[in-house]
Amino acid sequence: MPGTALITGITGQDGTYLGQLLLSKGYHVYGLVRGQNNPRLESVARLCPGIEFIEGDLLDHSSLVAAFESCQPTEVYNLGAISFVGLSFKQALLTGEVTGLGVVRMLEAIRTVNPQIRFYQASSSEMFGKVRESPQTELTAFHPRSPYGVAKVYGHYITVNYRESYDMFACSGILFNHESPRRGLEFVTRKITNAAAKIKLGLQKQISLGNLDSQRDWGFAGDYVDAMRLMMAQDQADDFVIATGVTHSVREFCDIAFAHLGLDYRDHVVSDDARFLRPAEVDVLIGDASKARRVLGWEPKVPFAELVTMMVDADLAAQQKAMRNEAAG
Ligand code: NAP
Ligand code: G4F
Repeated sequence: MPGTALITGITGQDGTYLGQLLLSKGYHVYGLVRGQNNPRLESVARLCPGIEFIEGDLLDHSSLVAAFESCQPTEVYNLGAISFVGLSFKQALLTGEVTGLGVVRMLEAIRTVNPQIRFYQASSSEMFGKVRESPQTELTAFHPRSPYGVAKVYGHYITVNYRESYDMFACSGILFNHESPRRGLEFVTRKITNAAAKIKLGLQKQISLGNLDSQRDWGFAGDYVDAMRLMMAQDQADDFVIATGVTHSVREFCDIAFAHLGLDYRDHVVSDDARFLRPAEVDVLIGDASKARRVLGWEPKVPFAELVTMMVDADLAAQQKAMRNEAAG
């Protein structure tokens, strides 16, 4: 029987996919929103009709307690974070506060208001960092390579700790990279598809990137939020790797994105731009989601090339619409 879900990070990529999914299943859905006038609210309301917004910030414990007391959720999905690895190197303390300590603020608020609330933590493959084995499973040791990855390790283990200490239903999805047309422009996939569309339309000539050789296990965000819901519907809380099991380089991503528009990425991509290189890099990630397949019955549906072309097509359509609107005055 669907209950009441509260989602932090509702204005992010995963927030709207999860909100849409839970609304379609009959949940009453609240999105936690920070700030006085969040500019992304309008598009969330359009994508998730019926959603209700509630104020709160992962930096402010009492705002979380007030939010939970007010909407009395049965399930809480903690997707809120400083999620951009590049920014985490520049704002390491803030990342620790939001992405790391924000998790314990959530867990403490749940313990105070109602320890029966089910909790989902958005853990990350970035925790594997300098990988100890390939593919990575739930048992692979962590070696994070960024302040973001370190903060996520804290969030992951504090979730495990509250499960073990207080018998709370607290689970973590260790999600590998997942993308969509709603991905932020700061992430490499969307940066590439957006630039490829603009280059095709003559709006820009080239794009500067960092390391083209790093490899990621990229899936579709719409598939990945379904895994979150399935984890929360289990009898017992547990942790699951969610991944496609296939890895590709940034270079391959560029190749497919530009080729889809009849372009050769080598004519347009400038690589090794120092602005986009990281002090420490995660070279290659590849996940083994066999536990999720076996226990949750989950599997990814959108393959890599389809994901890339879906994003390129969406960016091309958005740019063409913007050009038409501009021409119409
Ligand atoms: P995203 O698009 O960057 O969204 C991040 C969200 O966090 C935004 O809604 C943002 O809201 C919110 N937020 C930031 N600071 C906050 C604060 N102080 N209090 C409350 N909310 C705050 O991230 P995403 O791609 O949807 O990812 C969702 C979660 O999964 C994140 O925790 C991310 O670290 C994790 N994850 C993502 C991936 C992936 O490949 N996408 C993989 C593994 C794990 P504002 O509008 O207020 O800025
Ligand atoms: O798109 P990215 O910034 O994603 P990254 O660092 O893998 O992190 C994402 O996935 C994690 C899961 O593993 C999430 F937890 C995290 O929240 C986020 O969603 O970079 C991907 C790769 C990196 O190796 C980066 O060095 O692309 C490389 N890259 C090369 N040029 C670039 C660029 N990344 C960005 N953002 N911008 C570039 O110009």
